[in-house]
Amino acid sequence: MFDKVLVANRGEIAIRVMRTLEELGIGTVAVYSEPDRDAPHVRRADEAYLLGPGPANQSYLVVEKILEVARQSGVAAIHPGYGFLAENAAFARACDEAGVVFIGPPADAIDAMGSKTRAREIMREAGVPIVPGTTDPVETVEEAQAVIDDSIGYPVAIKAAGGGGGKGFRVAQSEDELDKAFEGASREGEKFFSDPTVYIERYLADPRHVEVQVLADAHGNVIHLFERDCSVQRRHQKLIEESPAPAVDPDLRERIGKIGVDAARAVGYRSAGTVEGLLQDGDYFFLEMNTRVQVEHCVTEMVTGIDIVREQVKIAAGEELAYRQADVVIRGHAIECRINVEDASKNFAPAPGRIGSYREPTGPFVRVDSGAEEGYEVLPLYDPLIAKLIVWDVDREASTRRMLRALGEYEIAGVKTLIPFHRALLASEQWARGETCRDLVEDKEWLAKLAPPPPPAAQDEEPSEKVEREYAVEVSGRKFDVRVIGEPLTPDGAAPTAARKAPRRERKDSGGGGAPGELVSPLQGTVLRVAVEQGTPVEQGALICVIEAMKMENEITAPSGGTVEELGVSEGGSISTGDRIAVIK
Ligand code: MV4
Repeated sequence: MFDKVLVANRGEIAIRVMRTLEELGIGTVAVYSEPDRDAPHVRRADEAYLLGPGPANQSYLVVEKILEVARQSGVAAIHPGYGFLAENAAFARACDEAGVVFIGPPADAIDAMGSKTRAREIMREAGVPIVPGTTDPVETVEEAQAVIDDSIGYPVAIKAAGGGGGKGFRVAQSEDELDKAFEGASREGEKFFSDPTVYIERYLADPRHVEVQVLADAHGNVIHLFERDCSVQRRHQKLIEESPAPAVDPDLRERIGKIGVDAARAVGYRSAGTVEGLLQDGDYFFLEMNTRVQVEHCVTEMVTGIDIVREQVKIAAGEELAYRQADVVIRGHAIECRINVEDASKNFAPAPGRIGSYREPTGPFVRVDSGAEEGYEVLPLYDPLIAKLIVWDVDREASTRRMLRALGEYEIAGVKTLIPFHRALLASEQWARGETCRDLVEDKEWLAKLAPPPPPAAQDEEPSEKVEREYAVEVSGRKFDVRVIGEPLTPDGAAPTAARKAPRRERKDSGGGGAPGELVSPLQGTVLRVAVEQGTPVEQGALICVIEAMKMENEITAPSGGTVEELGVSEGGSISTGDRIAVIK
């Protein structure tokens, strides 16, 4: 087994990985960017090394710097977590060449699955069902039109070959939408993956997202750990995941488990991986394979009792899988809620800021994987996911109740999080019926009702010391001697709470800090689109502009109705947190 492992990540997943490393008696090495100097993942590690400035392309994504730290610290292996370099085949190869074990799949398997068209081709040859459509890239709109007329039929999904997770994904309901969808998917593929190639699939109307967790060792053993359902998504970002999937019965479970194993074998897979697919009317289709540990791996850990990260580390060290397929049993039901610092009532706008008081839920069968704490500053530079809340119970209904209880215990002051969204969604009839909840997640009116009460300002005041005073009071003529324990009176004798209601430091956030009617940017990024002009009348919730940040398109909407009196943005311009977008009166 390795003596020491570098964790090339930050936040909750870095801590998650370190926990397992500690249990295995392996030393931990953290890396960090300048603004993460005092982050929890850094303090937790045995050793920590600075990578560079905050932006990931100057820190967490710089291969040479990470390999330099690996040499300096003398680690035997690197765990990449998810995101950042986790699915970068060049990084996996660079690790091999530097003589450091990459805790993940072979670089060739990452490459094979990175190209979605190649992955579809490999799967078709391996007898894995794929969504009907093309496996060869489609070069032009005319060619697309021809294959659709020939074989697929409308509606269609146009997807970027370099894409995945919904990046570069467009839908054309009919022929007149084809041009725009084709262009959009191609443009996004070029922008994010330097590859404008697209392919075409039949568009399924309301499928479920069902994925299979697999484990493969270096000795030819491949097993699956059953499925997860991740149908509750918003713009391809998963929000809630569960295992087992409510729409999967034992027969289907066995069938899709075998599909997962076949898919992994077809690319010579090793390590933990996830085969994603769509389930509709009992048909299961391969979508893509994620060649990393996923955010939602925890629900599978809860229902199988297998530590997936521990298996990754053992497999990378050359050990044989300790489980055969028949050893793996699924028990009870687990649910995960992603705790993102986002405001669901404002189109899931990012809501970075400093966390005030912070208290995690606990009690039976509750797990919190978190990278945050009291006083932690959530930076707009990185992923908005700060923690995950996972619960287990005997079945879906009990698990839902337990999750609602745990969400109620979760206290995060100072920033807006998805907690109110999760509480509302898990209490809905749609969730109870096991539906995909797409109607709710896309319902602006329903979402607007989730506006959380303004969070108390973070640590603006020192709590004052309590004092005791004795009084005599009369109640209906009878005298009582009472002792009052509370805050001291102010020098002028005023009641303490009134004195403390002093105006608070204004916080710039999407909740409307600044001048009346002023809409300020909650994030730093590039203005992709401006939907209004000066003088445009807008209703509450109307789209004002789209800001791209962290490769995500964020819709900025009007906090209240009125007329756009001033406009501070233009298309293509850059924008910083707190900058004026518009004044709406
Ligand atoms: C699809 C689809 C319908 N037809 N592909 C791809 C990435 C993943 N995040 C969602 N993806 C979808 N791919 C075809 N051919 C619909 C979705 C989809 C979806 C699927 C299941 C549950 C929720 C979803 C929400 C949005 C899109």
